[in-house]
Amino acid sequence: MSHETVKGDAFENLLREERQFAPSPEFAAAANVKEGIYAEANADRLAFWAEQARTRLTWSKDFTETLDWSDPPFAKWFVGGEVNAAYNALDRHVENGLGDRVAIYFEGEPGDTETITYADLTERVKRAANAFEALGVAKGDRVAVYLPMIPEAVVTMLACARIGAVHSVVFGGFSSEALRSRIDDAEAKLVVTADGTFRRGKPSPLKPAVDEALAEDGHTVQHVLVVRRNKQDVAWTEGRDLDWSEAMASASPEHTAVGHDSEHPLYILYTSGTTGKPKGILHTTGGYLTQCAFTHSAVFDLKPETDVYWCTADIGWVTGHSYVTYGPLINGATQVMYEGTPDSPHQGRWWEIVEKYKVSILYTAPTAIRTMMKWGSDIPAKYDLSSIRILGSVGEPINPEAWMWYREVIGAGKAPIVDTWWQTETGAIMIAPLPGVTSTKPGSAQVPLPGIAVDVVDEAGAAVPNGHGGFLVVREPWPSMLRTVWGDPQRFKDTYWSRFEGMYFAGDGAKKDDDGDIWLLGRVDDVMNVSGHRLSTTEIESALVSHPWVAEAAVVGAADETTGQAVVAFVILRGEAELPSGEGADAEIIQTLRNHVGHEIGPIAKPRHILVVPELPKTRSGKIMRRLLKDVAEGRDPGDATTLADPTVMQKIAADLRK
Ligand code: 6R9
Repeated sequence: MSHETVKGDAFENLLREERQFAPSPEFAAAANVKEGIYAEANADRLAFWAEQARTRLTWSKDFTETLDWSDPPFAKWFVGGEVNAAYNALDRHVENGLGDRVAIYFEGEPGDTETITYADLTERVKRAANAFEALGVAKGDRVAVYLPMIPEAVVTMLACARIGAVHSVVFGGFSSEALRSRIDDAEAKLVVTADGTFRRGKPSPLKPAVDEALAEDGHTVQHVLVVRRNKQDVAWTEGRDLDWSEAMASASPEHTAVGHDSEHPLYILYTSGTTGKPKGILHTTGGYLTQCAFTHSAVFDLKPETDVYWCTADIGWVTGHSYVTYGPLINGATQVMYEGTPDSPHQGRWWEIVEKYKVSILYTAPTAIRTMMKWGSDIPAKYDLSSIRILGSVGEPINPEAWMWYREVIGAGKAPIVDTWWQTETGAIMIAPLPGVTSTKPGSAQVPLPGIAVDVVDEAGAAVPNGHGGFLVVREPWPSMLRTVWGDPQRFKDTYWSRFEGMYFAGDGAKKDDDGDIWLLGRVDDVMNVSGHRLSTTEIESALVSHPWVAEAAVVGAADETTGQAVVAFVILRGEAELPSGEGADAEIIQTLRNHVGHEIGPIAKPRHILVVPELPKTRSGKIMRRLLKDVAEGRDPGDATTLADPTVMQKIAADLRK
């Protein structure tokens, strides 16, 4: 584990950031949560969460115990309670007379639109629930979801939740290989996909990847349900493949939701860890929904009657689960869902959408903000963004420049920015300012939410004093915490609960400033963060060495102005490999290897640069010194290499790169 991130000079500069922005008195007065909430939660943490669970959700059976922590780190929240996620997100709003409220304004990439009310969405989910059951999907079965950002993604997730099936959403940018390994790990019975989507004005396929994933026997999939989105011709396996519209048309629009146990599995979501194999993070029902609903209301100050909320995250990531599907719908929000990229057909597309739907709460990632900043302030300036009143950030640390730009250019210098720290594993937001309470600081996620026990500790697990850095931990179980790693409870314990006794180790470095506010400093393990997406160095290394030309590979995340980090790979080629030769051979090798990574994992994992090197720097115990490679990748002099087994390696690499 490297600690350099904890001490970096860049962060010393960061911590000199002294600007602070207090909420306006009007904003503070009208805010959903007030200062007193911290004291209330501190007085009795479990009572606080029990109250949130009971007021934010409708339980079909009340729980008898708030937390069972008798077998740590395996937590049970709201024990004995029964609750249905889909009922809470849909039916109860309709029963409360809100059926005509818009749930989703869908904006397709080609410009087609759809306005879906809570009544419409409820009916669609009921039909889908019946259709899934008709295909033999029962409570506890797993359903793989490989869909673009279209309403059917939300419908599918909620239909699964309704019948107690466990969804496993696989990001549409992942390859067929990645999809297959996730299908196999979860033993999915059904795959829900689409013919494809649209990207920059052109159809972009999805179903062929499903076909490729299922080409080899030995999988558990019985049916593939296909949404016709881009209407391109796709291969069809009779008996296995079914048309979504036909299945929905023949399904009944009536379906009664029954409560599921509070600890019933809701979904699995795979995320990159420090080893090659992605981890299936398991979330369950009652606690997860409670924290999603609470945080979505408190952190974004949601006023469901008047706000138009837009979270730009794809459904394939945890942000899309908690803050597109579950949090907003449970809270009865009206939200925008957009299928495409921010620059198609022009770089003002997002701001056009904000203007069109009068978006008042925007939740996005620093990488997007930096990209927009690069495109220029004159682009958003062309649109009326006056509806915006809250801005959210998630996925990676936001640098103060981007934060200020976001506030000034998008938020007209007055919308509070909530920088939200959390993870796939935490399920919901853990650290964030409360917009009506906290004086925000550009670049800091600042304070743990009420009822959340986050701390920064040193190597020995002792809390660091203000002004010092260390490792981010969570000291007490929280409602939306992951319950285990699917099929691998030992890995759950080893990865998160073994580094510090009795504490959850997040894998992030952090620092407390003089006020005790928390500044996130990036990962301290071998996980990279590229455009807010988690990628494992090991996973990409395994993909590279699976190519017959590659003998060895080392991957590092190099600092990048726009994407946070960029993937840089160092490879040693096999002496005996039949490599391309002649003019253009080097470029061909590199292109082939980049494509190979794209094929094995997905386009987002393709290295920005691949450097062919004669050797890799290793310690005497055989560990690759990624720190030195990072120096090279970031254009610095690697300096001291004396701990290497062969101290001349770095010179050889440098000489090779100069060639
Ligand atoms: C929600 C999500 C989790 C990792 C996390 C951290 C980084 C997320 C952040 C942030 C600084 C923030 N991260 N939010 N770093 N400030 N506001 O992104 O989940 O994809 O699992 O990534 O992302 O390094 O450990 P996930």
